[in-house]
Amino acid sequence: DLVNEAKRKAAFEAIDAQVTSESKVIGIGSGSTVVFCVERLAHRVKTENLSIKACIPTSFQARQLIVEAGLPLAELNAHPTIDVAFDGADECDAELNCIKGGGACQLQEKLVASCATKFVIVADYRKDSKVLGTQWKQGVPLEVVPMAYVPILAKLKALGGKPTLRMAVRKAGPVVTDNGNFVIDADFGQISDPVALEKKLIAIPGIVETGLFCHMAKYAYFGLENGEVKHLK
Ligand code: DER
Repeated sequence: DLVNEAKRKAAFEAIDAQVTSESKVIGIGSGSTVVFCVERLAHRVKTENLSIKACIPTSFQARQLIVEAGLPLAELNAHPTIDVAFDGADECDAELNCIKGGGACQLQEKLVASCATKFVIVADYRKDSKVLGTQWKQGVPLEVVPMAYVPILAKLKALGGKPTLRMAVRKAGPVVTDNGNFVIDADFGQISDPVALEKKLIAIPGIVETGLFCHMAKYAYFGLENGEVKHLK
């Protein structure tokens, strides 16, 4: 279908353009688009004899993708400098600021992105936006310490947000992240100044990571409905 084809095109073009013979340590994001990145990377390793030294995961899902593709799984503490990291996004504005965390993986994703020399977003056309909050209506994902989610909900309301605790579908109770925390999705409507909002959110005790990735992505590849790929930097 159109969306999946757009994801695949964006991922393949990003891997082909951004992974060179010099790329040794690769960051692997989470979600459905990055699955195509791993597929393309494994293909290139096999056919071009690339010498990838380490693939750094951003979730249990990413670890599975790396292992199942036969790529070299490694830890961030063993490779604190990442040559290039690939990840999806829920929405990306004109300055490449992103809302991430739709898959509740934003804590490890932001750690890997922050250690990458080049952080590359791969997404389908639905994520290509002018202003954050205009396409993605499910709120800013926030990873929070379970013992404090009630006071945090109150503080987010006081900031003008509409926060909800993310409940699991195939498990009773709240979603629990790979780090053992909860996720609150806080709707702030249109976000014209994501940097200012991120500063306010991360200052709330108990919020361990926000899904606002400001001034982090160097490149973004969007698969378009017409089969083309638009890239921004
Ligand atoms: O959770 C995340 O930040 C993921 O990157 C996710 O939002 C992207 O998901 P998708 O590639 O399945 O659209």
